[in-house]
Amino acid sequence: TEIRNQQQVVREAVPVRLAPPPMYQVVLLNDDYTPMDFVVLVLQQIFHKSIEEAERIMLQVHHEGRGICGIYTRDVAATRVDAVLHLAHADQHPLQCLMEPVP
Ligand code: TYC
Repeated sequence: TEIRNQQQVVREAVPVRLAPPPMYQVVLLNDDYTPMDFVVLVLQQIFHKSIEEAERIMLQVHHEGRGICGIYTRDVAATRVDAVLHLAHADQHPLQCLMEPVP
């Protein structure tokens, strides 16, 4: 980085490392209508979960009202939220999904 200081050119070291990007958790919300099998499919197809992990997360959402599908950079989180909402809408399920900054 070049800085002009009273006719002198001063070169400043640029830090080699960048701060880690802010991370976002994608959260699935419970509802009374979306079939359990559909939620498990979403978790496998969009979040690349095994069948066992997908069932665990789905049941956690079913019993506790919400559950974390994964933690991603902002763009990846937003793309996955969109994918869930598109799939749910296409099958006419009220499934809701959102992203929030990791505390
Ligand atoms: N509660 C739904 C049912 O009983 C299942 C469900 C689980 C819905 C998770 C949404 O994010 C969800 N069919």
